[in-house]
Amino acid sequence: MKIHRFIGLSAHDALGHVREALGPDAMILSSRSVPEGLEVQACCEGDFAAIIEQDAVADVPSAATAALPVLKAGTPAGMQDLISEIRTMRDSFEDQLAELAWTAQQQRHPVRAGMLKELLAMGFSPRLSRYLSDKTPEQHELKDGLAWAQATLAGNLQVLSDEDELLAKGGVYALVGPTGVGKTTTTAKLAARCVMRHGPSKLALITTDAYRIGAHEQLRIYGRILGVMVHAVKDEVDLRIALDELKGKHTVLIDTVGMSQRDQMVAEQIGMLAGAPVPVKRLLCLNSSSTIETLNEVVKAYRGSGLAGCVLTKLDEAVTISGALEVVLYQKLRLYYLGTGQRVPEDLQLPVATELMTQAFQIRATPSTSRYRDDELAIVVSPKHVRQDPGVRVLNVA
Ligand SMILES: Nc1nc2c(ncn2[C@@H]2O[C@H](COP(=O)(O)OP(=O)(O)OP(=O)(O)O)[C@@H](O)[C@H]2O)c(=O)[nH]1
Ligand SMILES: [Mg+2]
Repeated sequence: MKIHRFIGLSAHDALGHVREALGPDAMILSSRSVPEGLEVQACCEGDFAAIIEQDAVADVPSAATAALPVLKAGTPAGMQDLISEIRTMRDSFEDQLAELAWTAQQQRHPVRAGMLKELLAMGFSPRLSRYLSDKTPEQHELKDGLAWAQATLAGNLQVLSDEDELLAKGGVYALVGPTGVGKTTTTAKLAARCVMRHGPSKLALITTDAYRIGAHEQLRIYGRILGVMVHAVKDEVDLRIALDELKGKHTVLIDTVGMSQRDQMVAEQIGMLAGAPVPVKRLLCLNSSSTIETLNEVVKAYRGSGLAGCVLTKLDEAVTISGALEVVLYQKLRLYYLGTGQRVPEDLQLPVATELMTQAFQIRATPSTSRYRDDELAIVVSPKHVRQDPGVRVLNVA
């Protein structure tokens, strides 16, 4: 009989690991917070049945106690063991209380419980799912409750509804973000739109990707097709000179070098763009398929003194878009465009909040990742494991 230990950033994450390794019928034995996130101990259903049988036949320690350390009271090590034992017991009590509270809530508000399951299955985080289900107006049935949640989220999503704000007004825009998210492709798609509106002479392209071998070639090719000059800059001084020279252009698009959100160079890049002689509006490209945790980290790293907005790329590849939309909402980012494929310039669309939320509410995540049993849901949404983030409260709930 084997007890497996899993660690996840959140309960949602940890239970995902359990399911991946042990399947949907895995038995959760315990859960507790650890510095890395949440630790869950679990075993296969068959193993769990074996434990019960063993316990019934012989007076052997149960699965839970077998995992506990042997106490050696009176020694410093024994004291440590004792403290850690008490902590484990406290965590276990908290879980049981959360489960009881959850069961009581399910009985009192079956609609809210149903909403929670549906929202989690769509790929929204336990934090947002719990917040929305708790706020659902009492009188609603499940269908109305979900429609209310959809409308609430759509109402909170800030989108660029009139493209003229960018195309007619012009200005300097920089596409920033992690490697491979689609910055160059989006720059080319936007460039084509500008050229279609004002002709090639009103536009200039700059790439800061001057040191990767052949990197600026990609943008140069698009520039050649559109008849637009591409300037390669390698540092802040270069950028200043280029922007000074291009003062007369209606629009300047800067394609930046991709770097991981964990790279310290991100701060340098933000500084370089902020130090330009004219205001540079930064648009953050976010890959719609990335996890909520990753996207939040990306926004945090790239925010600097403020982003003009974001572009959700690779929507065509995403199984669900709820996670990406949730991050846009939480982070109060303005959504400028959607990248919906590789084709330049066709696969760039203006976002419509209600349509996006309809799409998010239609798609259910794969059953193995976000379909929870009632006993698992108690852990997933336990206040102890759902990090209390003031972010949820930025939503306006009618
Ligand atoms: N399916 C899909 N692919 C896309 C989309 N946008 C970009 N791509 C593809 O993603 C790959 C990377 O795109 P790039 O535009 O080079 O990404 P980047 O952010 O400039 O990459 P780096 O400069 O290396 O950081 C290319 O193969 C693109 O064709 C999109 O919306 N959907
Ligand atoms: Mg690029």
